[in-house]
Amino acid sequence: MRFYFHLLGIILTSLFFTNCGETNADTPLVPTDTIPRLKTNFTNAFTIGAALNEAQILETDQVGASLIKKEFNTITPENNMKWMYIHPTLDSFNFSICDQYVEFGRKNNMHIVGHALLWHSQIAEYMNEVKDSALMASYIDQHIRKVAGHYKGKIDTWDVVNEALNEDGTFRESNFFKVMGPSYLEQAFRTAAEVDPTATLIYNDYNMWKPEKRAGAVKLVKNLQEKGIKIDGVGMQAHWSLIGPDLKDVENSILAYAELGVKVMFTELDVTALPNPWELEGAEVSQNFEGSPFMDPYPDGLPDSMQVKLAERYSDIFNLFLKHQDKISRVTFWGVNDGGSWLNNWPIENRTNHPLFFDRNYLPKPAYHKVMNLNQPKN
Ligand code: 9MR
Repeated sequence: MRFYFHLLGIILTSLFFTNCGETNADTPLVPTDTIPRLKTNFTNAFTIGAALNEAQILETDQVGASLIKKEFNTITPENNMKWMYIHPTLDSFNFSICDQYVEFGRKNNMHIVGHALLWHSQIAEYMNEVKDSALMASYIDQHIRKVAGHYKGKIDTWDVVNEALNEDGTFRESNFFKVMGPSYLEQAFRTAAEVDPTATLIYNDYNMWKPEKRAGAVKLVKNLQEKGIKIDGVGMQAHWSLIGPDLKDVENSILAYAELGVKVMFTELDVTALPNPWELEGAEVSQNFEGSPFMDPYPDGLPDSMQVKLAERYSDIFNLFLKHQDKISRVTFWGVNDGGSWLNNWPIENRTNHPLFFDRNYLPKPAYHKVMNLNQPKN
């Protein structure tokens, strides 16, 4: 049975791709630009993108790479540009995969995002051992000058600082903060602006819809602006679910950030379709959910009723984005297809999640079609 599903998937995938405007001896030539794609559909509203994994960057995942080129006009590296990979020891830099990432974006005329210059997570170990503020400042300086300098004029938008705030809007007690206080963030933005003055510089975080976190982010942006330090945008990550957050809260955050005169970007959009251990009433906190069928209800595919729910949720989300398109410059999905999503392994490992627009065979889901119909170009 599985074999036939797999076979059907391959046939449908190849049909979807042969109808993409590529020449094929057996099919009539259809010019690519006559087929509506996400990037053409939303061209007047915002750029639309995806986070790329290594196989997509290197194009060993050919189907994925081909889909990315057709559907998206902005890209973000999901992991490869993070400090622990690009600058693993004080004196060594691994630019090779990221160079290919940038080349991929340039060849395909895409808006290229750098993710992320400073993040407390996925950072090289030596940074966690620094206790002296002058030394920390010099390491941050070196990192930004080397990395942003290497890509000067090539990275269009930098996530300069990622996830510096707690849920209540106060500063997270990262090692950066413990050693330097809030000045680490100011230094990061100041240095990035100096190294690459034309790049768009943003602050990026999750749960940016929460009123308390929103207040903290507004304060953070205002502080930079008052000190004359360049900040161009706020990234709202958008790792959401079918039921939350309330889009009214999201809207209030869009308005609050736009009010500061900066652009709003949705930088890591996905909508989990699986039960969340924290939303289960009466759940034993210590319970181990790994391997529990109750927590992994759709291992063989998302049933129609859930596809409809996901499509409705995405449609509500994109209606809000379209309403505020004058304030929003970019919408990026955190991944390309369901099989590659980080949500298959978080918050519980080894589940089958369905959070994106493309399924495991790279075929567009009902959510894709519903959202494409929100804003079809007029013929
Ligand atoms: O998607 C990324 C996953 O592959 C990594 O294992 C994980 C490590 O923390 O980071 C994920 O990406 C994160 C992003 O860089 C920052 N915002 C939250 C994302 C999801 O955790």
